[in-house]
Amino acid sequence: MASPNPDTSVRKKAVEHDPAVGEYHNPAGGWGALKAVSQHLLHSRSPAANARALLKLNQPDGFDCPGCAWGDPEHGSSFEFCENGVKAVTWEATAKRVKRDFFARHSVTELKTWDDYRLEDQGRLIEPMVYNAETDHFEPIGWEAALDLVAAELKALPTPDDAIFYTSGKACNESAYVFQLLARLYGTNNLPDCSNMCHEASGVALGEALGTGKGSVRLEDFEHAEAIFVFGQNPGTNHPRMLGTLREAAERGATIASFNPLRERGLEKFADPQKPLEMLHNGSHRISSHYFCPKLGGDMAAVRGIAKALFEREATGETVLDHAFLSEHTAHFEAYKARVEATPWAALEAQSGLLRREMEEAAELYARSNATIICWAMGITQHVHSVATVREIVNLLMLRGNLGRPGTGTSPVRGHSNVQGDRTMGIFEKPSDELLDALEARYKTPMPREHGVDSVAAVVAMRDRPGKVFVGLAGNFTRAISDSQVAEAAMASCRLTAFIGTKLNRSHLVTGRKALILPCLGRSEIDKTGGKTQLITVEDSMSMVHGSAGINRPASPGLPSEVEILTRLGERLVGSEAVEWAAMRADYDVIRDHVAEVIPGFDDFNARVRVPRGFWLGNPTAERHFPTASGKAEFSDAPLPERIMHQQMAEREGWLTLQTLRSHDQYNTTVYGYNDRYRGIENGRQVVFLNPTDIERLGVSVGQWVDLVGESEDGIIRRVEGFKVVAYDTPAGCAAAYYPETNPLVPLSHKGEGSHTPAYKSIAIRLEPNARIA
Ligand SMILES: Nc1nc2c(c(=O)[nH]1)N[C@H]1C(S)=C(S)[C@@H](COP(=O)(O)OP(=O)(O)OC[C@H]3O[C@@H](n4cnc5c(=O)[nH]c(N)nc54)[C@H](O)[C@@H]3O)O[C@H]1N2
Ligand SMILES: Nc1nc2c(c(=O)[nH]1)N[C@H]1C(S)=C(S)[C@@H](COP(=O)(O)OP(=O)(O)OC[C@H]3O[C@@H](n4cnc5c(=O)[nH]c(N)nc54)[C@H](O)[C@@H]3O)O[C@H]1N2
Ligand SMILES: [Mo]
Repeated sequence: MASPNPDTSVRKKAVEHDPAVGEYHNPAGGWGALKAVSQHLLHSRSPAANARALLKLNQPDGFDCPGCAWGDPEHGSSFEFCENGVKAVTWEATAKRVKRDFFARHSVTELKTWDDYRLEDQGRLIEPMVYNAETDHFEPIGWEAALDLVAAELKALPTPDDAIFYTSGKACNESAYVFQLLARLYGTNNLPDCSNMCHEASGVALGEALGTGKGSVRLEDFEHAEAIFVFGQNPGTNHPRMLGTLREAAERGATIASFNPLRERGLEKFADPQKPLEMLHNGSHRISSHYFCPKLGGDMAAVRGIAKALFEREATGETVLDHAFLSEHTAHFEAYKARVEATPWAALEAQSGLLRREMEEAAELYARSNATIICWAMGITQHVHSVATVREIVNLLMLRGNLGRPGTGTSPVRGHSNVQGDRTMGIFEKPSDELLDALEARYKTPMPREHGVDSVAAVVAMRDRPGKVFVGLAGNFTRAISDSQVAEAAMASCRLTAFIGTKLNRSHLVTGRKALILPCLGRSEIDKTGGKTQLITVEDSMSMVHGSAGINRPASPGLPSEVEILTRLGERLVGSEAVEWAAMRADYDVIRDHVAEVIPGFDDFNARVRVPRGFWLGNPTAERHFPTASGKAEFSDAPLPERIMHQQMAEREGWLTLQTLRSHDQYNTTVYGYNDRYRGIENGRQVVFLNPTDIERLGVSVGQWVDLVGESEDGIIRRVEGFKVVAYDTPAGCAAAYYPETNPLVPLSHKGEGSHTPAYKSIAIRLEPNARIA
């Protein structure tokens, strides 16, 4: 199978974006961050307006940063943003526009040869466009005609289950609520979302163990923690405001233990650009007091090793477990203990890639702390055994009663700024009966009961049954999902593809028989839908719900909001008998009144969200209330997976395990630039990071251009071309490269057990010299 690289000419790309490899010795943040901020302000071509906007970021009277989902402090500083928040805002608030003549000049076939950066860098989408298959160009279409077309195509489907309604976590609560409502009134639960590719394993595992899928910590818990363990997360790039929190904890002497195969700069040292004295003196503060480097996917074994060390200490008469908590609040402890004791150290060492001594050291840090928080992100959730790994993390927390006390708890650090809120609003392909009952009661209309497709299943469904309708609310589905080539062919087999988005991306170009691009307002902009200045709301990783109101002028006059587009579609698709779509559109308070009636925890929503910083939804775990089958917090006693990917690859001559991750200059599939400052990469993204012994073993050399080749059970050879070999401090056998360029390597079937999240962090690959560039 040929490579689906967007650029037809691998050679041209290699010349233009030949990555320069250096080393980065400075702390994360610092002057480098300030320099990047000014560069991105200038690149937006609207620096003054953007500087003003930044002062309103994450402020009570401003808008929520469209970057990450890290919480805002209750007593906020005068600014509450970071370098990458600046990139997110300036990227949206650019002065550049994609006008109709752009589409007249460039055919879709041509645009498909452009890379992700160049597509989005054209600026904001401002006019609805429809695909003309005869000319292979997008052409202008009126809003009325565009929405009529979506409704007509949906109504023409043999069954509502032939429609797919995808959501990315950029969507605010109000659009998410309206979107799920219209999909369900129309008749389907096919509501896959980016969470399926992200923290799904956290939700599944926490739900099973503790009866609630959300993290239990609040921001103030970090002020009380004696130890913070951070697994599989790169906050220096992806949650930079978290570094401020970690730094404060480090300054007051808390233990910060990182578990990451890569030595991420942000987890080591941080200079806070918001501390002028530190900046003047080129000072910085260390973040991690301890740094453990497991092999890819080795965390379940590492955590079990820590537990094993604790049990061994108990056996010698020391008391390191919280027996009162265990007996009062937990179930199945004995089975877990037996499982851990029966797992030999040799197996734990082989699978984790850590030494027994290191796991014992981590156990000592854990035993010494009277209040521990465990944070985790994609390094934990994007493996085949992610659900089991998150359960193991919860097991470990329970051993010392680290749930439901100040300074303790679970902290799955979410990605998209409102991905958690979208789920709360009902964006879920497997809705609970409670949600469906509440919707039925409110709208007096039967709701579909059959569960829908998740993100991977959506691709399978489109592939196996052409002729579907795909509606995307934000996001870049075919670029974000695994098996890009299969996903694109599946998407192209739809009868209609329609994307509501702010910037042009590759999914928009993967056109079905008919295709629409529907532009909308972004979060930084004033929303005057219905003539009234509207407020939207979001929920962060710590279950804080708060308001957000943009301050910039819309990218073009009359550009509709997501709510406007969706309510107008609702009118056409299901009529206004059950729902007053027009009233919702005229005043988003009406939507929030509906939410208050249907979704638990939102009573008095309109009043409570207008309090500065909003309100906390609460979390049962934080109150030691565990709504599980047993009514207690449940231990799991899963065996370790027999051999995880890095173990399997070690037995195959010439093979490696690849993780795919984010550079410092990207937001998911949105590429802001070609640098990855903290990892020393400049001017290019086509790199593969390898351990020096692997470089030697595999007979390649530093700086050589190679192809990454995957082969899986389906017999298909998957290949991405032209990656430059970089020697890096990563465990032997464990390679790394950027997403989304590497997504063609992940077979659709390679996904998490119980989560169905593509296993983006453990992909089997081998290298082949690239013949075309040299
Ligand atoms: N600027 C910026 N901010 C973002 C995003 C962005 O793209 N750019 N994306 C947003 C989204 S949607 C998300 S989900 C988050 C993502 O935030 P992260 O989870 O930090 O994102 P990744 O870049 O995927 O980094 C994964 C980290 O886990 C490590 N890792 C990989 N495999 C393993 C493993 O097996 N074990 C351990 N212990 N570590 C491992 C990697 O070395 C890397 O440091 O960030 C959000 N915020
Ligand atoms: N290989 C690999 N693949 C991965 C991952 C990985 O680590 N490795 N991570 C996965 C994860 S964690 C996630 S969350 C997914 C992300 O998957 P998605 O959420 O689908 O992708 P994004 O790149 O965030 O979407 C970017 C697009 O959203 C649109 N957009 C931006 N802001 C707005 C807005 O305010 N409104 C609207 N309507 N549209 C907007 C723009 O058109 C932009 O082009 O990718 C997943 N894919
Ligand atoms: Mo994510």
